[in-house]
Amino acid sequence: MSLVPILMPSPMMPHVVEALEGAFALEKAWLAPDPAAFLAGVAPRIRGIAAGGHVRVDGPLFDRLPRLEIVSSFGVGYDHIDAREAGRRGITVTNTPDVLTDEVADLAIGLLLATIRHLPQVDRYVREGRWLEKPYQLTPTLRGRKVGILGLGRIGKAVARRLEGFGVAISYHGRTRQADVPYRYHESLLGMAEAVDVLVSVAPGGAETSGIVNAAVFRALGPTGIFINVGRGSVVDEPALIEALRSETILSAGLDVFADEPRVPPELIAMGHVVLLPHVGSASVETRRAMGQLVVDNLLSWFAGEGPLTPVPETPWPAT
Ligand code: A2R
Repeated sequence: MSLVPILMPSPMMPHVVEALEGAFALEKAWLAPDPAAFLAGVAPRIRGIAAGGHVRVDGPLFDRLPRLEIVSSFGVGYDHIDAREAGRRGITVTNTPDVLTDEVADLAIGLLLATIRHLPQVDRYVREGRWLEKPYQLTPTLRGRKVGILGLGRIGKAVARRLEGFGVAISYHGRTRQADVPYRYHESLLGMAEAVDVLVSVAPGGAETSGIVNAAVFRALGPTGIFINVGRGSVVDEPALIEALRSETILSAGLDVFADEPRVPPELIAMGHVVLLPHVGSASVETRRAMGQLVVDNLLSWFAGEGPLTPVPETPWPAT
């Protein structure tokens, strides 16, 4: 029996490649000297995609893959995939939720504390021998703060649970009020920004959230305000964030995600009062391994006729 052809447009972790090579005919497009010609050759046969990185998977690609059944994507965010269009065409999309929730929530707390208590700056201070001259300046505090979470989903809730241990007031904004959470709901993001002095964004990317954290939100957050982003860079109007930091409209920011990764605006790099991370929310050996395994397991399950393990809401299973 011939193996099912699976397209891998961009490189993925070695254990994912190995596992898929053992079970499928894996077509590694990125290794081809001419990827476009390569794709044209294999396209009529492809029945699944293993999608890593941020390669766009959308209508024009679907048009070229007449036998495509499933897109198994690495990561919980899938704004680089047109899942609605996939749904319309009967193509299933899967992501890797849950296995990274705690890891990203841990990182969000670390980033919040690093930003408020200047952890990268004080580390540099010691290394530069400046402690010998005088103690480091006093920092702002998390004590007494009100934290607003934009996107109280799986990760947002895990962040909130951790924050409960820090004794801070917690509220949230999303499109819908959730009945069974003990946190205050704000119908509008602007209203929440007015009420809090830390805004943590864990909302997904995509057209609906594009630029919703904007200049007005930063003005509402105010001069003691701290903005933490572990969701998607596209959720923020980045020039407005830069201006808010430059003009001290807000106090500081801790950012793990950016609008045009891995390019970080030089204005942010030049600022000493922001903490910048290279999108490492889920980036531990164990968690990235589990995410990769889920990419593999979704494909194995699908082609064993058992349906997807973690379909995205736009392509529910069983199909409705
Ligand atoms: O809006 P709701 O009530 O469905 O809440 C979801 C919220 N959300 C939004 N909030 C405000 N405006 C929107 N247009 C909007 N769209 C969605 O984001 C929900 O509470 C949250 C997403 O939660 P989950 O789907 O459980 O995702 P998870 O696993 O927490 O990951 C969140 C994001 C990923 O999409 C990646 O971009 C990133 O974290 O790694």
